[in-house]
Amino acid sequence: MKFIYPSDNPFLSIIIPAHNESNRLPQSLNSIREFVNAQPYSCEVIVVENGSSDNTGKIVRDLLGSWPELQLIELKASGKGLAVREGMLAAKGYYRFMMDADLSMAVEEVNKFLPPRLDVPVAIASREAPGAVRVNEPPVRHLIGRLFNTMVRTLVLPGVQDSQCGFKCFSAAAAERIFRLQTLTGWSFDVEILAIARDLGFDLREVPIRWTYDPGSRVSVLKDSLRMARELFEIRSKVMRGLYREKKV
Ligand SMILES: Nc1nc2c(ncn2[C@@H]2O[C@H](COP(=O)(O)OP(=O)(O)O)[C@@H](O)[C@H]2O)c(=O)[nH]1
Ligand SMILES: [Mg+2]
Repeated sequence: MKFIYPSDNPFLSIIIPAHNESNRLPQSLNSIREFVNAQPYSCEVIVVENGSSDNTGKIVRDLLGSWPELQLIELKASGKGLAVREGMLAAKGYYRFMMDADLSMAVEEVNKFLPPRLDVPVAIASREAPGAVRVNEPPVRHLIGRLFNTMVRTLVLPGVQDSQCGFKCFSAAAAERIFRLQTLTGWSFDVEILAIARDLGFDLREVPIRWTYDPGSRVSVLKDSLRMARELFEIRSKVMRGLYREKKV
């Protein structure tokens, strides 16, 4: 089956934020390359790196010559949110998929987010939707995640069971509008982009996935939780004041 789209843009862009990922990235890029080569559609892969102290950038640079669809963006300032925003806005695909370097969701699940199986502007991987499976997650981490989600649903995103999973797919039209309005550059950017999506009237769909906990997480519960809680209130306040809508493009 071939999808017919009216220009040379790739059908899919995969955007991978990567910070000190020299251990996890090579294997993940291998799996992604094998997967995209087997698909009937065209795909670009964009790794966005900022401030790594290991050789994450070099690993990608070394692959560029043999993989024309691979790109590397290197940024000065830090933050996963910033990396994803820059990648989403640099991407050219009709669908733009952000994907964590640890592939805690197998890349093979990508097609569940795309036509012909699904055609919505914003489809987010969910570890909570009916049919989802969580593998090896330590109970304490799960509990902290659920507490955060309770705050997210209460303050900003009623009905969204899992805003934090690192796998999310946007149509080009949705990505261009949503990511331009994003202001947060750290871990809570997921909540902000979904709040913006809702504010702009985009349909949000949670897609159940099989998710395997990877012990190499860079989120520090102690250090990052307070900031994330504070930013939730900041997002809520911006939604209430209509700030995302005022800047509507
Ligand atoms: N570019 C970039 N990527 C980051 C940064 N912080 C985290 N990431 C990436 O975000 C993704 C998710 O990080 P991870 O530590 O697996 O978090 P968790 O699975 O949510 O606990 C990985 O691909 C990280 O490399 C950052 O400051 N810059
Ligand atoms: Mg992870």
